[in-house]
Amino acid sequence: MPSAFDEDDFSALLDTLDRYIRERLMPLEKTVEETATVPDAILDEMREMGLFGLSIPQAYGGFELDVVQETRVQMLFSGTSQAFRLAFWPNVGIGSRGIVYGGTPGQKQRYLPGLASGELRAAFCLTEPDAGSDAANIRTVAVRDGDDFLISGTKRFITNATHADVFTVMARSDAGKSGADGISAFIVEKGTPGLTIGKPEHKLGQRGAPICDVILDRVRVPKENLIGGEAGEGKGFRIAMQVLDSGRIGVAGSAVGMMKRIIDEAATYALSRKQFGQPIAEFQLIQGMLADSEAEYLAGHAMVMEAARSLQAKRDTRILAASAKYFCSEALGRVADRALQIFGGAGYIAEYPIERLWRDARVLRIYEGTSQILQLVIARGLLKRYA
Ligand code: COS
Repeated sequence: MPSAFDEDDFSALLDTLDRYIRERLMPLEKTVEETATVPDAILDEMREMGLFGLSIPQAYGGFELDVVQETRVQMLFSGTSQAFRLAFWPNVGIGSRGIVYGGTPGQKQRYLPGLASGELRAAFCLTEPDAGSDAANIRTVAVRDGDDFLISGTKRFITNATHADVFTVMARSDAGKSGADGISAFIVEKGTPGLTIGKPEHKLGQRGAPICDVILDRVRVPKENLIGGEAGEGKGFRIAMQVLDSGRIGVAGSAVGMMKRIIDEAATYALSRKQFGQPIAEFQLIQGMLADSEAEYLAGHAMVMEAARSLQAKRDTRILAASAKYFCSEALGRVADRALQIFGGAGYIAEYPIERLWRDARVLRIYEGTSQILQLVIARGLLKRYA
């Protein structure tokens, strides 16, 4: 499917974003880290640039980038603090995708324009205290009450819940069915009685991108808010998994963008830092670490682009998406660790960016599917081919 955005327009967009990241966002990284907040002025600029609607169809006011273009933006934006990207990316990715993939025309009309402009912000609520990797085992229930559903349960570690106006909530709507089949996806609006947002967690990294609990106590939503309408009943788990396939390519793209930034920092430092009378970049053991990092970055880049092209072509991308996220997030961990080693003692203190980048990198091996769950997805798919 051709993109709605031609290559010239897209290159111009990438150039603008590149300049914006370098000139406006990178100088604010320390402030965001210290205050754990993305300034409102930045959010307004992001709205003005159309960032909240990068993936949303043009018919609803978005840019409608294709998957490959979106992945390239994801890589670019991951060259700065994740907090900046995560301020708008839930609208682009997991927070809007359920409605884009499975929503009725009415649902799309009601929510997508606001999500595209950034007037509304989105959150995706799958994880629970007792259902993380075992996502089909969620306990949140949606009980029919006339023309409404009453939703009760607790969602955990929900990115941007503190700012969200629109929540995609997975809940068991058929108590008679266990596992994936009884789960439906609902749109819940901020301010609905019974919906409470917990306090933001104190985290190892990615400060400024808040995560917290979302507690639902008999939250009444009309049946019109069941994603896909009546036909969507029982399809929530599959919608969530589809959303996660594209989300995993996005996380892989983020890992690639972070690797690039970390290599920039490490190579620049190695050229300027002198020991034994010469730049440490001249020592082959340092070169070995840089070379391993560059090779892993290039491999990750190729892999994530292949996964993005496959999803774009509407092929079954489960194994590629899981493989890209697994490889790139693990490679990122190694790249960040080598960079910290190259910085030596300076890498361990907060004055240099590596300390933060190393902490920010860690969660990519966990969110949107742990490495171990992804190994399972890859192995299951692979064995099915040979069975
Ligand atoms: N796209 C579409 N449908 C999918 C799918 C995908 N990527 N993955 C699974 N499904 C479908 C399956 O085809 C199956 O449907 P059928 O019975 O009609 O064939 C159904 O969903 C159930 O799938 P499966 O049997 O594989 O479910 P499991 O409970 O065994 O769990 C794992 C699958 C473990 C892979 C899944 O729960 C998972 O990805 N867990 C991690 C969740 C996660 O990433 N959490 C992070 C937080 S979200 S930000």
